Amino acid sequence: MEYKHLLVSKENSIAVVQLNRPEVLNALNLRLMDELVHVLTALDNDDEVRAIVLHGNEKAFAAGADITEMSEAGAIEMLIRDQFTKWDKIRKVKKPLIAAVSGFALGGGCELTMICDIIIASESARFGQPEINIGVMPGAGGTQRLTRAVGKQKAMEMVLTGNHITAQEALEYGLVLRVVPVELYLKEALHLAKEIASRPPMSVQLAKESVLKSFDTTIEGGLEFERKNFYLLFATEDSKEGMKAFKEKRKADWQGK
Ligand code: CO8
Repeated sequence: MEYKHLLVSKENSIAVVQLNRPEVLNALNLRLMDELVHVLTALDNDDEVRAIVLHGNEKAFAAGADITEMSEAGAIEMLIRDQFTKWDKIRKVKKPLIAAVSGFALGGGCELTMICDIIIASESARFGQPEINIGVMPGAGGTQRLTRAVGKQKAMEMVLTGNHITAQEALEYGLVLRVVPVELYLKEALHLAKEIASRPPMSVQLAKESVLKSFDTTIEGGLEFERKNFYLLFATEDSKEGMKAFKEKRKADWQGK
């Protein structure tokens, strides 16, 4: 697939995907989302890739769904477009997804950051669910993931007023992992991606899956799920290698199987 709205690069085991519609603050039109799902699926299936960084530019990660495109659609057309089935594919990416966010992450843009596993923000990042101001409401997980991330009170304020929060507030509320100066946000995300990529891939995959499970299950179900994944990792060559390397006081050589 030719990417019109994305820039994609790979270096060693890290893939970097840049949203690239700067003239409209990376508004997420249907084409961009199709491309994003396509590239993330491909990278997820690429054995060389061990972590993926998603970013926009300094001014905007993404200012939400493309309002111009959306404004022409009716309810049935929205239903037929079924765009959130595509979003679900991003949620199912097995490799670690890190969002590096600067500037606006609003509406669908904020929702996209929250589908990622970890968010690194620049000091200029602004998060918000402003859909209320255009007569709709969040539709790609904003009411659910935001509430889980920041709690009911802050989520209610953000969703019902549409007001943005600063990077510092996002940090205080636990929406983002870290806030760094603008010139460092991508570097910081790449550094973290590199660190995760140096860990045994099967462990990373099953650990990610287990953490995500905690959002949609009971503690009992989650513990059971975690336990099975823990046992499963004993079937990997990397678990043997990891423990052997520990005993031999050397660095492990991960095979990813
Ligand atoms: N859609 C389309 N175009 C946009 C969008 C957008 N979401 N955001 C900005 N643009 C365009 C502007 O129209 C403008 O274009 P032009 O130069 O041709 O007039 C250009 O980007 C620059 O924007 P501004 O001049 O407005 O820049 P400012 O710095 O003055 O303001 C803001 C920046 C505050 C971000 C402002 O642009 C804004 O409020 N944007 C809209 C934010 C918003 O409401 N987002 C939510 C959209 S709804 C949504 O996301 C639903 C999610 C669920 C479904 C997801 C499916 C993909």
